[in-house]
Amino acid sequence: MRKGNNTIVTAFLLVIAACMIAAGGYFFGKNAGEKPLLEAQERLYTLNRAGIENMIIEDGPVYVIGHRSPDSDTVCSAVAYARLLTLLGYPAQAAITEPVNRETAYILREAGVEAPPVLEDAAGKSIFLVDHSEYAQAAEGMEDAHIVGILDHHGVGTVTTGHQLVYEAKPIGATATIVWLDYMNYGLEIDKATAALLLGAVLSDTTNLTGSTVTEADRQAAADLAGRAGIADTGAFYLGLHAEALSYEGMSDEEILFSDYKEYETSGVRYGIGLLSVIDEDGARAMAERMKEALPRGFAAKQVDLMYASVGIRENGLKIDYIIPANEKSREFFEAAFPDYDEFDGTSYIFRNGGLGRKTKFVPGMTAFLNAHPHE
Ligand SMILES: [Mn+2]
Repeated sequence: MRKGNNTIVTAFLLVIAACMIAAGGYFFGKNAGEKPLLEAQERLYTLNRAGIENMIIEDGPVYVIGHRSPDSDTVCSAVAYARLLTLLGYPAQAAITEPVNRETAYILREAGVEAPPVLEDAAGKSIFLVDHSEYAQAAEGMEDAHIVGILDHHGVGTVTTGHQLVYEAKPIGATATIVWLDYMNYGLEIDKATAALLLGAVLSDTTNLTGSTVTEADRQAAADLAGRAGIADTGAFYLGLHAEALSYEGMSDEEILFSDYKEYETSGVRYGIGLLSVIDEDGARAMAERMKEALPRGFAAKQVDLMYASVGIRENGLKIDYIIPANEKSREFFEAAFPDYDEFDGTSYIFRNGGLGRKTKFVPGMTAFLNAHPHE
């Protein structure tokens, strides 16, 4: 009897002990699995942060600034990256080269963020460039600025430094996506307003994730940022900002020409191209006629050798571009560099099969042509 009781008690205790060992093993096993993961992640954050700690800042603050004729990617990336640098303890401040366009104003409004101030002269200041690395596109005085970093998704431009700098470039849809990646790589929280800014920039630069430069990183950035920004319908958000971009209401023809305008320099030839978007081909032809009138005046106002306007439409997801040269010389260079146009209607060179994207086709084509035919 006594022995039997002991057996039952012993058996019972054994079961309890086994349960405790199993539970302990479970919890211990879980901790043992997670701890190294968390440690590895923290270690990566620390290492990534260490990777930029020798950024040579002369006189603070570091102005984080994008290109001239600022677009949404340039402005929103500057604001979000200045916040990132501030969170990491660097004295940073976002700036712009010129007042923001209507689309960017819409995104800033939706995010509840003020437009950054205009930096009149970059000379002598510590500068972190976003969305460009081309002096021709940079703020006034950039040749005499102290460049501490570049964050970009374009080709390598003319900016050079003798000293070390942060230089991060990726062939993806938006600079804003690189900013999003950096927040994760440095282990930083993206607040709601910053998420809305970056989302607007990604959608704008990738034409709602349909552009030819879009990657999985851009798609995941948009999904993650939409969640953080509390924007359930990104399609509606895109339509909202795109409607602002298409609305040239109250703007002069020259303001329209220069609303998304960039300059480049290759082999001593400086050329500029303004991008415009309209709804359909009737709109494109009408806008091309207006640009034909505005371009000679615009050309006279800038220090360039060649100038173009590119009027784009998107039909059934396919891009069509109307390229309008400013003068005879611009026309000759263009026709020599891009003989594969589909049609010339007397005003515009028309590219139907996917268009002539500025970053993907126009600039590479001009660069190759100008390098192969050095200007006398
Ligand atoms: Mn961009």
